[in-house]
Amino acid sequence: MNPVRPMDEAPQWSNGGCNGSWKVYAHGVSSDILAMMENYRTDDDIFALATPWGESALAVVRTSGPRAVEKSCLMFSRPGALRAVGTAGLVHGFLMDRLTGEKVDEVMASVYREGHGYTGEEAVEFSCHGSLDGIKRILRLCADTGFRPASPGEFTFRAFIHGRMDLTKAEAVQELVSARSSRARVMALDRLGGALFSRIEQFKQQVLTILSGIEVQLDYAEDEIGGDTGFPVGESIATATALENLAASWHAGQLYGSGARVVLAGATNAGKSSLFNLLLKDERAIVSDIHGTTRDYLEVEAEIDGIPVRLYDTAGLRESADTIEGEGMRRTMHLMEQADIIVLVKDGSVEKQSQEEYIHEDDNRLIVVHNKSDLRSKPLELSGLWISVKKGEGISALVEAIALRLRSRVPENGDEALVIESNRQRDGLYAAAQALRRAAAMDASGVPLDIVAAELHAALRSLGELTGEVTSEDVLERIFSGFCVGK
Ligand SMILES: Nc1nc2c(ncn2[C@@H]2O[C@H](COP(=O)(O)OP(=O)(O)OP(=O)(O)O)[C@@H](O)[C@H]2O)c(=O)[nH]1
Ligand SMILES: [Mg+2]
Repeated sequence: MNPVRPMDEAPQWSNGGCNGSWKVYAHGVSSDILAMMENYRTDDDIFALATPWGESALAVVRTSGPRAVEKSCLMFSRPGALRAVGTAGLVHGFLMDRLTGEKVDEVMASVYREGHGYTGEEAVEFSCHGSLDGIKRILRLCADTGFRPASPGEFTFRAFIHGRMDLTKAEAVQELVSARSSRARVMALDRLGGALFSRIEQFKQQVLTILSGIEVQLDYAEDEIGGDTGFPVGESIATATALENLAASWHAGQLYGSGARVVLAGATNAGKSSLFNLLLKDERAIVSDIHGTTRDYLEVEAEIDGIPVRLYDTAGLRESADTIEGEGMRRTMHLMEQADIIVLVKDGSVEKQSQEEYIHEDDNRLIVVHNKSDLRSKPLELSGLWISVKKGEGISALVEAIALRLRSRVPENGDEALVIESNRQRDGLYAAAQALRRAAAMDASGVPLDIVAAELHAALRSLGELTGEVTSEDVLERIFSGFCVGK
């Protein structure tokens, strides 16, 4: 297979003829990766349905590999037009069953020559009609033509090994696909565009500058070196702080990416289900004036002020001998334990309520609301928000309070504008920061410079692992959705 052109400055690296004829261009992909991928071949052609399995107007079947165009020609009504595409282009035609001569579907084929598509390999993507039977036939046609079904994550994996993207971008692909809010999508797009990669490269440069200053001192006698000597403590600590700030952005990434659990809980008949419906602008939950109407919880995906939330309506809390109601309350308690925010709904029209024994009012996840303010001419002097679901009063203040409480849990991260979402990235950034702080502490206690330098190498390694310059089988498996490299 002829290698593709990777990112401009990336070094070319080949496998020296090991297993098949594939080459890896990477940001220094090490021979360790090659060794662990000894069973992985890139000289075969893969295919997969790129859109969800289900009826739709259109679907996309994707192929990739060194002979993707040639193989596609075998099942396409206009092979000449496919072959004639230069770097990339669209060709209209029919997918054909060669054995029967039957037309399988009318399609648009997007052709990418080597180095011009997502994986960096030759690729053909067929936009076809989204009937389940049609899709099945096209997938069978691909298999019969000699394509191999791709594993989940395999297209992105190939893009990585061909130097089309580093690991931060590969992770961003998944984060973008699963983004649950527009903010998470924009953040993932930023990372996919290379913002995180560049930031990590910047950090690497900073560590390298510190390291090269030390290595000069190790190589030459003090009187041979002009200028400053010693360990640059200030620079190391500043770089460690910047790394920690970026790592801390993970909390914001989690909030906008994975979202939060908001549980509506409280006594029976307080108006939880009514509030649930109002927040959703949908009559999802049954509302009635009978105590104990909601027996089991309901959950829905919603967005509160740009934050994706899973909102729960729960069974009301009260003394009850009813077994089913008891089970409903047990579930409510369980949800409350796992909640990020508990909105404790009280019936503001009654003085004494029964849920107090179930809820610790000093729980910092709690937002107390007194509902049915319309039934009181003058609200009682009680802490908490007063709302009327019936009249829609106080609801925007409640939504603001939920959003504010969720945001207040995100720690400050200096003036860092980038946001990360992956645990792996967070841990790698912290590991690099800790190595820098250890180096500074060692220098302060008179540890020889060569040992201090080892910590800087450790910081560089942690940063290299983030982009995939140095990596392990475990990391690759995790990032590429369980796609087993070399197995
Ligand atoms: N006046 C008034 N009535 C309300 C208000 N909110 C809810 N209600 C009424 O209170 C009763 C109970 O409402 P629900 O939403 O079913 O209460 P719940 O907390 O879900 O009750 P359970 O499911 O039994 O735990 C219904 O008759 C609602 O119409 C309000 O703001 N003002
Ligand atoms: Mg209810």
